[in-house]
Amino acid sequence: MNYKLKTRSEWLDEYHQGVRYGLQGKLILEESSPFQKITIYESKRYGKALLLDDCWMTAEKSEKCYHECLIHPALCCSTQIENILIIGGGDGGSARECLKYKEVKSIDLVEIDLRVIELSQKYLPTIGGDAWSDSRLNLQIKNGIDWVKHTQENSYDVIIIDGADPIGPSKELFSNSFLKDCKRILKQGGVLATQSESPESFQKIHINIVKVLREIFDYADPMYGSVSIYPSGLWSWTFASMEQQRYMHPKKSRVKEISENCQIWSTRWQQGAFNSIPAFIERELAKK
Ligand code: SPD
Repeated sequence: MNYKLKTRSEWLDEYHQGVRYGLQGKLILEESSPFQKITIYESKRYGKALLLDDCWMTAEKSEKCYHECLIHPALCCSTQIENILIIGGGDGGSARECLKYKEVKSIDLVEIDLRVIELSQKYLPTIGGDAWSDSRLNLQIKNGIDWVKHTQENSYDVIIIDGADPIGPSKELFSNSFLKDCKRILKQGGVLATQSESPESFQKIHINIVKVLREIFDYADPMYGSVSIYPSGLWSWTFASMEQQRYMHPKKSRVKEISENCQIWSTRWQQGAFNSIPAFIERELAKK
């Protein structure tokens, strides 16, 4: 066979449970903020990418399959979408997707690490796009846990939790007390959306967050899709609401407003993604 062994120096890998998830390319920058290690990498396949604490967060040419899936089931379905809270999301991708809707009047984006925003704006400007200059976006460089603790009840129509994996500064975003605070500050007809890790490579964490949300809210359901740069490639987002599964019923006018502008998300895709729950996860979730 005619092949050449690649030197490891051309690759950057995330290591997870004895598996490497790597991209070929070159290192642009590596620094430590007060909160975490931040890396910017230029990959051949997916363009410039951001890593936090050596884990892939986002990349220019693959971010839509994460951000569209986190945002549109919540924004298309919530009763109202005037006031949005995003916890994390310092690369700007979640804000960009929310701002596609004219009904959105204001977004509080609460990111703990200013350097994530600064480096994303400098090296990954297409991810935030016009969101950074949109007057509806209100950046708060603060701890998201404290933010929700000190916010009045019924303040937001939609809450988006766009954090990293539950190590480092994002750990608390998976906790019972934080999610209870989220429910308190979410309006009754609202939807909460959170990234909920991989059912394959973060099985326990995934099951746990769905169960915790089901204890706190009347309804919570995971939805599955593919994010090729994350461990296992199989990823999940979980949505929660009161009184009914609000995230299951996209409003026609909003679908019309955004669907031409989406690469992955559509009402058909969403329906399939909620239905593609792996059988073993469904069984685990059914256990008390
Ligand atoms: N394993 C990676 C999980 C990261 C989820 N958040 C990504 C942030 C993109 N805005």
